[in-house]
Amino acid sequence: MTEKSSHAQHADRIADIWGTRTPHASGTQWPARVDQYLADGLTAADVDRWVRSACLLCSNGCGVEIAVRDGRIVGVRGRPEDRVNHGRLGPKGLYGWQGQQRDRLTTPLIRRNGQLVETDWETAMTAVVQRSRTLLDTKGPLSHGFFTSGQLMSEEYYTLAMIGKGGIGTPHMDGNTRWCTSTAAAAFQETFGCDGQPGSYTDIDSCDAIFLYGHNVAETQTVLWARMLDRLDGADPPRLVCVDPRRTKVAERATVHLPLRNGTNLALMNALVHELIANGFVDEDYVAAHTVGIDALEELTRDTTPEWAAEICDVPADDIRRAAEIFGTSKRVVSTVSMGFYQSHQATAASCQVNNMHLLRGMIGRPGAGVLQMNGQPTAQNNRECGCGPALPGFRNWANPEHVAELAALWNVDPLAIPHWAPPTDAMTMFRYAEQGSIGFLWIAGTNPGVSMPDLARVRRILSGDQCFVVVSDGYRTETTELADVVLPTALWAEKTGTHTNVDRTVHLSEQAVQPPGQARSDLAIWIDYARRLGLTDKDGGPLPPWNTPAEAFEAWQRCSAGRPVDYTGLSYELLHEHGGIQWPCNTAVPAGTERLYADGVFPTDAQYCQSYGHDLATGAPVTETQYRATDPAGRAILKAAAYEPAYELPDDHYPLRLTTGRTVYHWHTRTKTARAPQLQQAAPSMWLEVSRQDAKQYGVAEGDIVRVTSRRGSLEAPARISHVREGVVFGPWHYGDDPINELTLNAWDPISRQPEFKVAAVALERVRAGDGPAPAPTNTASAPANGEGRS
Ligand SMILES: Nc1nc2c(c(=O)[nH]1)N[C@H]1C(S)=C(S)[C@@H](COP(=O)(O)OP(=O)(O)OC[C@H]3O[C@@H](n4cnc5c(=O)[nH]c(N)nc54)[C@H](O)[C@@H]3O)O[C@H]1N2
Ligand SMILES: Nc1nc2c(c(=O)[nH]1)N[C@H]1C(S)=C(S)[C@@H](COP(=O)(O)OP(=O)(O)OC[C@H]3O[C@@H](n4cnc5c(=O)[nH]c(N)nc54)[C@H](O)[C@@H]3O)O[C@H]1N2
Ligand code: SF4
Ligand SMILES: [Mo]
Repeated sequence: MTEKSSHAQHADRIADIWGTRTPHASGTQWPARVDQYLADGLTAADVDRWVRSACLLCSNGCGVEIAVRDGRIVGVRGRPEDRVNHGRLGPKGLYGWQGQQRDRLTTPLIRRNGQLVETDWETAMTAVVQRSRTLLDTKGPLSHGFFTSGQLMSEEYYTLAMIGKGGIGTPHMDGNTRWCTSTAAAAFQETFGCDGQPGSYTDIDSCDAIFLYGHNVAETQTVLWARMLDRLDGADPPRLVCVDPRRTKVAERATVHLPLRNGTNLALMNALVHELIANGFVDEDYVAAHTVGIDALEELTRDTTPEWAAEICDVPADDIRRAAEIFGTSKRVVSTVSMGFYQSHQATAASCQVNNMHLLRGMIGRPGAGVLQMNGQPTAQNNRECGCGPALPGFRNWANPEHVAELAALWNVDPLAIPHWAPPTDAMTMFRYAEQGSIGFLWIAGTNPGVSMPDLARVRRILSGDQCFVVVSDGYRTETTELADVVLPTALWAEKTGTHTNVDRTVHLSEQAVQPPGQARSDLAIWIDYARRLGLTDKDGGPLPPWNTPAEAFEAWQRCSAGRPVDYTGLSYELLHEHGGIQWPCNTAVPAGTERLYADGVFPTDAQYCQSYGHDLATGAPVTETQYRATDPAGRAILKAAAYEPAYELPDDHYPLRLTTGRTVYHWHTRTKTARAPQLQQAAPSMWLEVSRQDAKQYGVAEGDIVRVTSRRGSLEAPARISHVREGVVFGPWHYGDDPINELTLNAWDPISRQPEFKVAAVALERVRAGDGPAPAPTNTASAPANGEGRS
C-alpha cells in the first residue's frame, strides 16, 4: 500500500478541484496525498474521534475518516492507505457532509385531507402495512412495487430483496440504477455472461492509453481524474481519447477529442471496430481461444468505415482513424464508459463494442489493460449484486431453475414464491403499471423521481394520483415526498453502518459515526419492521428475514454470495475496518481479494453458471435457454454487435437542435445534500443552459441572456452560457428541481438495458430577454465560457 503521508493538507476543492499534482511514471505507485477539511477553524486536536468510512457521493468510493466532536460530524479526511484514493478527496467528498446537518426530516409524515402532516412511527407504519396487507389479500403480490436506489447499503438491499422476492413475491423491483448503471450491468452480461467489473483502478497507473466514452470523469469522479492527471503529467504519459460532444476538461487534455453529435455513439464504435479489423490490430490467438462471434462482428462492421461514421457523427474521418490507431498500437488500454453512452437508444450495443475492442486485442485481465463500465452512484453495484432490483441475489439467473432453487433453499421458501416466470419488471414499466393502477402500492426509497425521471409532468401525475398509494423514505423533504401518502424519515450515511462497493469492486465498510436526527431510522430497520408487521415468514414459520442488524444481514449476504462470481465470503466487518477497501471476489482461495477478473481468459458464460442468456442487441429479444445451450460459449466471451440506427428524436424544422443533459462537479443529482453545503451551492447556485458560439450567433444570444428551450414535452427558461458545447447541441444540468430539465426529456429507452434516453431530445431555442450578467455556471469546468469571460 501507499506510504502514509504524515500531515493532511487543508484543502480547497472549489477553486482547485483536483488539488496539487503528484506525477508519477508508468508502472510506479500513485503517491499519497491526504486531503482534509474541518469546519469552523477546528484543528485535528479538537476532534474527539475519527470514524472509518468511505465517501458516498459517487461511485469512486474514496476511503475517508469522519471527524466527530460532541456527537456531531465536524469534518473529514482521506485515508492514505486506501487503495482507491490514497488520501485524496474531491469537492463533494470534502464538503458534502455539511448538507446532512440541515433541514432534515425528523418525524414521519402522513397525508390527511390532502396535506402532509407530522405523525408518529406507529401511525405511519400502521397505514403502510394496512394498505399493503389489503392489496396483498385482494390483488396479490403484483400490486406491489419497490423502487429503490444506488445509495443504500448492501445490507439494506439484501434485506429488501428477501422481503420483496422471497416474502411478498413481486417481480416489480427496480431502482434509480435503471437510469444509471443498467447498461453497465447489461453490457457485462451480454459480453461476459455475468455482471462484474473486469478491471481495476491500478490499471490507470500503468496503461499506455485511456479511452473515455461519454464520461466526464474530471467532474463526476474527480479523484479518478486526479489519478489520470498524475499519469498525464508524469513520465511516459498515456495517450488520451475523449468521446464527448462538449469540450470538457478531459477533452482539453486529449490526444484525440471526438466531439460527436449526441446520439451517434454506435456509428463511431462500429467504425472503430472496423478499423481494428481492417488494419490487422487483432490478437488472433486470443480471439480464437477466448471468444465466440468474430465472424458476425466482422460481417457487421465490414462497411462501417471512418468516412461512413464521419458523416453521421460529424467528426473528421482522420480523427476516427487516429483513435483506432492509438487503440491498435497500445499494449495496455483502459477504457471507461459512462452516461454519454448509457443514456441513449443503442446504449448496450455501443457499450458492448467497447468490450469487443478489448477482447479483439486481448486487453482484459492483465495489468494496465481493462474496461471500466462505470457506475455512477456509490452503491449501484450493491443493488445489482444483492438482487434488490431486477437481478436475483448473487448474480443468479432468473431463467435458470437451478439458480432459483438454490436461492429458495437459502431463504427457506418455496421456489415458486420467487418471481421467475417472466423477466423482472424495469422501472419504466413499473411507473406505467402505477399509472394504470395495477401497482397500487409503490415504495420509493433513496431516490427523487420527481426531478430525475424523464417526462416529469407525467411522473408527477402518476405519483400524485389516487390510483397508487405512495410511500417515500428519505432524509429530507423533496419534490417526491411532496407527492407521497406516507413519508418516512431515514438515517443517512454516517448515521448507520453498512458496506458498499465502488466501480472497481472495492468493498468498503462505512461505520456509524453519529446518531440520526430526531426519530429518523435506517432503511434496514424500517424494512425489518415492515416485514414483521406484515408477518412474513419462511416455510417453517420463522421470521423472514431472520435477521435484525446490519452485521447479521451482511453475514447472510455473504452466504448468498458463496460460489458465485461475486463471492464475499472472505470479508468481514473486522477485516474491512482494519484494512479499508478490498476487492471481491474474496474467499479462502483469494483472502486478500482479487485485482482483476478474467486473468485466465475464462469467462462466466457457461450455460449453467451465467447470469443471463443475453439478448439480440438490435431488438432486445431475449435469447432462450434452449438457444443459448445450443451454442454454449462455455467460458468464452461473446462478441456481440448491432447496426447503427438514428436516435428516436432527430432535429427537424420545428425543433432544430439536439438537447443533452448531465452534471456539474459541485452538485449531486437533485441536490438534497449539496444545495445545503454552502461552498458547493455557492459554486453553482442555479440553472443555466449551454449553447455553442455558432448557435449563439445565429440566435442572437449573448452570455447571460435568458433563453427558452422547448421540446415536444415542455419548455424551460434559464440564462445562457456560451460554452464549448458542439454546434447544434444545447446542454443543461439536471440538478435543479425548480427548473427541471427533465420536463423536456423523453420517454424512450435502450431495448436491452431499458435505460432511458436522457442524452438526446430535439429542441427549439429562442432568446427571451437580456439577463443580469453572465450565467451562474461554473467557469472552471466543462461549462467554462467560450470567450473566457463569466462569473468567477
Ligand atoms: N459532481 C457529480 N459527480 C457525480 C454525480 C453528480 O451528480 N455530480 N453523479 C454520479 C452518477 S449517479 C453518475 S451516473 C455519474 C455520471 O457521470 P458522467 O457520465 O461523467 O456524467 P454526465 O454529465 O451525465 O455525462 C457525461 C458526459 O456525456 C456527454 N454526452 C452527452 N451526450 C452524449 C452522447 O450522445 N455521446 C457521448 N459520447 N457523450 C455524450 C456529456 O457532454 C457529458 O460530459 O456521475 C457520478 N458522479
Ligand atoms: N436529464 C437527466 N436526468 C437524469 C440523469 C441525467 O444524466 N440527465 N441521470 C440519471 C442518473 S444516472 C441517476 S443516478 C438518477 C439519480 O436520481 P435520484 O436518485 O432521483 O437523485 P438523488 O438526488 O440522488 O436522489 C436520492 C434521494 O435519496 C435520498 N437519500 C440519500 N441517502 C439515503 C438513504 O440512506 N436512505 C434513504 N431512504 N434516502 C436517502 C436523498 O436525500 C435523495 O432525495 O437521475 C437520473 N436522471
Ligand atoms: S471522487 Fe467521489 S467518492 Fe471520491 S471524494 Fe469525490 S465524490 Fe467522494
Ligand atoms: Mo447515475
